[in-house]
Amino acid sequence: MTFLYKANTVRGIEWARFFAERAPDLPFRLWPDIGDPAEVRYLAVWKPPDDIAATFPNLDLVFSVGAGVDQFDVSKLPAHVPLVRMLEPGITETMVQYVTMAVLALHRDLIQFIAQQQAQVWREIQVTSAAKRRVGVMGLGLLGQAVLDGLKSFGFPLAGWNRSPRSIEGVSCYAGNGALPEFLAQTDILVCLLPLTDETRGILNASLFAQLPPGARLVNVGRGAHLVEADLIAALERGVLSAAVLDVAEAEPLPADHPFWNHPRILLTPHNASMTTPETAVDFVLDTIARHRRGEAMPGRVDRERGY
Ligand code: NDP
Ligand code: OXD
Repeated sequence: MTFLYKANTVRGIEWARFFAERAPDLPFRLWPDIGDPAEVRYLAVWKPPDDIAATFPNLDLVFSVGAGVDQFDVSKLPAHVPLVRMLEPGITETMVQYVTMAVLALHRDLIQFIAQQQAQVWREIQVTSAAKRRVGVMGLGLLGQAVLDGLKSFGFPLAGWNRSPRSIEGVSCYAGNGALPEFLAQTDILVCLLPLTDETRGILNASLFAQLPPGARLVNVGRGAHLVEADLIAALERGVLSAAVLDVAEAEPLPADHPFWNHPRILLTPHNASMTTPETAVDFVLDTIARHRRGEAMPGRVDRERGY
């Protein structure tokens, strides 16, 4: 019986160290050193191998090493093998840091200051009070809620939009497609923290941008495919939006000739908003394996129908 890890190798070496300490009886293997595939019961993976079921016929559990699972084609996973996404505090902590940084950067015009510095321009930009900058988060799951909580101390009016209704102190909550226009109409900085599903693919498009107040700002930390990239470029050109911070892109790494690289109103990071922390990830994985063996419910288990 082995545990196989197939993701970033540098972090995999750390996983191996924590496994050796905390579960010395469960052999840990680092891809591509898979050993006997029939022995692999547990697989932690970012990009799943093509023919997962045939390659590993005796899987008990599959983990996504990230919070998102859109990279999995769940129809290729046997029905009896649960897929569990990563629920560990490092992802949440780093996402809260990143979105706070992005919202403050957009609020305080950092992208313009970077351009001014490059052009050796010394010019003040009028400061807007936080009370007048409304921040709205799409997706009120684990990360959306943590991000809103982290933003509370700055004084921004906060709102959130979600599929099912939520009630969060200090946050105006909107639910369902019918409430989306109302949510958008009062959002100056929009943060996307949705999972990527058939319903949310391309949701950040021209029609949505047109429902935001003119010159609104965008943070996309969900997935690249949430955004219609050509619509963002057009919205920035026309002043429908004034700036964007993007952590994700349709094609990653971003192709060399992509217009985002040199766009003066886009701040880009390489899908780095949050990162799984090996130590706490190993604790989560071992706890989940123990729950599975005891036949208990497993937090983070993906609902195959919903796709997240
Ligand atoms: P959760 O599953 O906890 O939350 C997802 C939320 O989105 C739920 O509240 C869900 O509502 C809501 N939602 C789903 N579909 C819709 C819809 N069609 N309309 C409105 N709301 C919807 O996920 P997390 O918060 O942990 O993560 C969110 C996403 O963030 C991940 O899927 C991943 O894509 C992205 N991510 C990006 C990272 C990065 O580094 N850039 C790192 C980590 C995550 P309900 O519960 O009512 O269904
Ligand atoms: C994740 C990610 O889903 O890093 O965790 O994107």
